[in-house]
Amino acid sequence: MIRTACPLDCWDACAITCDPSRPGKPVATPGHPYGNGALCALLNKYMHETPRLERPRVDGKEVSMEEALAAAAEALKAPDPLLWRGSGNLGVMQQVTDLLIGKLGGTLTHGSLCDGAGNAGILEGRGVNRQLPPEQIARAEVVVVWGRNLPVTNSHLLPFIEGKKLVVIDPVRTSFAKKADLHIQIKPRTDVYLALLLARFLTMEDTQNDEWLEEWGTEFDEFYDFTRSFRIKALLEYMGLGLDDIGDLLTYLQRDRVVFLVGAGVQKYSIGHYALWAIDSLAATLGLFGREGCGVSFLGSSRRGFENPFSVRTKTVPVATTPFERYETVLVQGGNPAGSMPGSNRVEESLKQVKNLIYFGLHEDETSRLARIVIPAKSFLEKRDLRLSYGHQYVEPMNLCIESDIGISEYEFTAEMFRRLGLEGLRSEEEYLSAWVDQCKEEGGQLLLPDYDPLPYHDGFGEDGGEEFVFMDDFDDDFEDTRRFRKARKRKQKEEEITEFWLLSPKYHKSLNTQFRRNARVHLPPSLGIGEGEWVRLSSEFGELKLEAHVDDSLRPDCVLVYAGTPGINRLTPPILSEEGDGACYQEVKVRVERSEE
Ligand SMILES: Nc1nc2c(c(=O)[nH]1)N[C@H]1C(S)=C(S)[C@@H](COP(=O)(O)OP(=O)(O)OC[C@H]3O[C@@H](n4cnc5c(=O)[nH]c(N)nc54)[C@H](O)[C@@H]3O)O[C@H]1N2
Ligand SMILES: Nc1nc2c(c(=O)[nH]1)N[C@H]1C(S)=C(S)[C@@H](COP(=O)(O)OP(=O)(O)OC[C@H]3O[C@@H](n4cnc5c(=O)[nH]c(N)nc54)[C@H](O)[C@@H]3O)O[C@H]1N2
Ligand code: SF4
Ligand SMILES: [Mo]
Repeated sequence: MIRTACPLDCWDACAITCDPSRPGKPVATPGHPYGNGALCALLNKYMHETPRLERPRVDGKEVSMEEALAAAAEALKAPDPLLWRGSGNLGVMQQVTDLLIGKLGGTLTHGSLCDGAGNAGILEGRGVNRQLPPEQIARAEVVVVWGRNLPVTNSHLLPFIEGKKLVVIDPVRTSFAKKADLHIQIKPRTDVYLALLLARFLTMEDTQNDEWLEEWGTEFDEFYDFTRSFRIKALLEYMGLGLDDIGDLLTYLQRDRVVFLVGAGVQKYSIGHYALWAIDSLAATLGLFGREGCGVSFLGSSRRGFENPFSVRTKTVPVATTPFERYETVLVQGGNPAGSMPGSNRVEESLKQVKNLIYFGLHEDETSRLARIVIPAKSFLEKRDLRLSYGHQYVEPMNLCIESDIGISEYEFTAEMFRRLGLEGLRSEEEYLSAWVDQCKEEGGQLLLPDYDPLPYHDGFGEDGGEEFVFMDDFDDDFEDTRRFRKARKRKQKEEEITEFWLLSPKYHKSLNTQFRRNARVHLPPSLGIGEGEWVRLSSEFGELKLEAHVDDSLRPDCVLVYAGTPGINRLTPPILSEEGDGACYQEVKVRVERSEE
């Protein structure tokens, strides 16, 4: 039996055991501290059934791997090649290609399509983003799931929260929200206000954690004053919530051991960093950091604490708004920018201007179809790697499970390019893998992240601990003029007259971003009066898209939903960056909805 791990971009990073005589049937590693004995259908079914890219191509013609690598090497001789890497495989060895770009004096990307804004908000308050271990989550009494859809995106955490009081804060009445003790069907993009309001009420009821604040949050009084600069009534009206909703929430928050499980949903906006900063500030009001059974969980930075053997000093451009057209050669690896980046119309135009677009991936998609050179990658079962997780502390080596003639691994590709371009200094695959593994902690044969702390922030904040929490102290937002709420009242009274809808794009259970079985419908609230199966045209200032309608009573009247990964969704989304963290802002957009011909 051979041990590996699921490479997919998922909180769970499941440990896998592979029987080489049954290569198509990997199973969950028995007895793993995070697993529940099962893998999900994404890996077992939808990935398995998705056709692989098998033959390399150059200029639309199938060629041998030798010819494709020669063409890639020739293309990489252009000045300043750009590498745009996605998150199709989360193994650390994906990053080995940075060494190539470093040697060639090329350009890499910075920022994120995913958690950039939220991560920036965490850094504001805590100075460092440490993961909350699932074992602490298991000790909580109350679990507040805030913009994360556990059954779809993070199903292996469910056993850890079984039997606890469950509060869900989500604009969609998901099947998970239906099971909660309390569901707040929040208006999108208002989590900052809700968090600040809750902190204010907790303090008005004198239920802030004075003991904790004296040690780690002495600027709390200024924060309380800041929360008071918003008008309660106007805020509630704008959010569409009543005092009873706030009262209900407070009774859960005032319990002893509370965790917040925050997801990507709250931060897909220009103000995304404020959402995490406000939620963290609320948590600090309750003294939830560094206490057993308490804390705030978000996507953690799994590479923290490692000395990264692949780090190079180069120029970078933002990953969410990359100006591809400026480069003669672009290498796209493990990503599908033409489908996954915001503002697809711009992205497509920009990619078409690239002379040598090299696509290095597993499946045919929007980007491979635009590429001049297509290089099939090896799948995770066919190469060696190491899997870290953004959701827990366990680290898994990924061993070779199957030999295959298809594709090339990222390490081999890099080695080939070094050889063909006469570059020097690449160490062996084994050396790089050891460089990562050797830095991990180990407990009873299980590898752990180097900076794993069973009780994060118990000794304070900042890189080295000892510092205080920094409370949120400002908030500027001009997207909806929310500070003054002039239009809010009118809008609420005339719900039937809504002409522009929030475009939600949460994750879909059969696809992993743009891989596997992608949905192709728009979910509409019944109040729109459009029937099941009718065709509609969605439009925003960035583009338009026609989709078949699915009537969905789990939606608020002011929202429509198109799952992330739906072909064309990002024609509607804005090519902008979050105020902090250079993150994509997929939901900073409203769309018009009209009936249309197919
Ligand atoms: N509208 C909207 N868009 C979104 C989001 C949203 O919420 N709304 N979410 C965003 C988020 S959170 C993310 S993380 C991004 C993800 O966006 P991307 O990083 O672009 O990921 P995918 O679209 O899944 O494409 C993954 C690619 O990796 C390739 N691949 C898989 N395994 C390997 C491998 O081992 N080696 C190589 N070389 N290639 C491999 C596959 O062929 C596929 O082309 O999408 C973002 N897009
Ligand atoms: N099946 C599956 N699993 C995945 C992925 C996938 O594509 N498919 N993608 C993986 C990736 S790349 C990531 S980053 C993670 C993300 O994992 P999650 O954070 O769970 O991702 P989302 O589905 O984007 O958003 C979660 C919830 O936020 C809600 N939401 C939307 N807007 C708001 C808002 O303004 N406020 C609040 N409070 N909630 C809001 C949505 O309705 C949704 O239920 O999932 C990973 N797991
Ligand atoms: S739950 Fe996530 S990590 Fe586990 S098998 Fe499924 S996709 Fe992979
Ligand atoms: Mo993501």
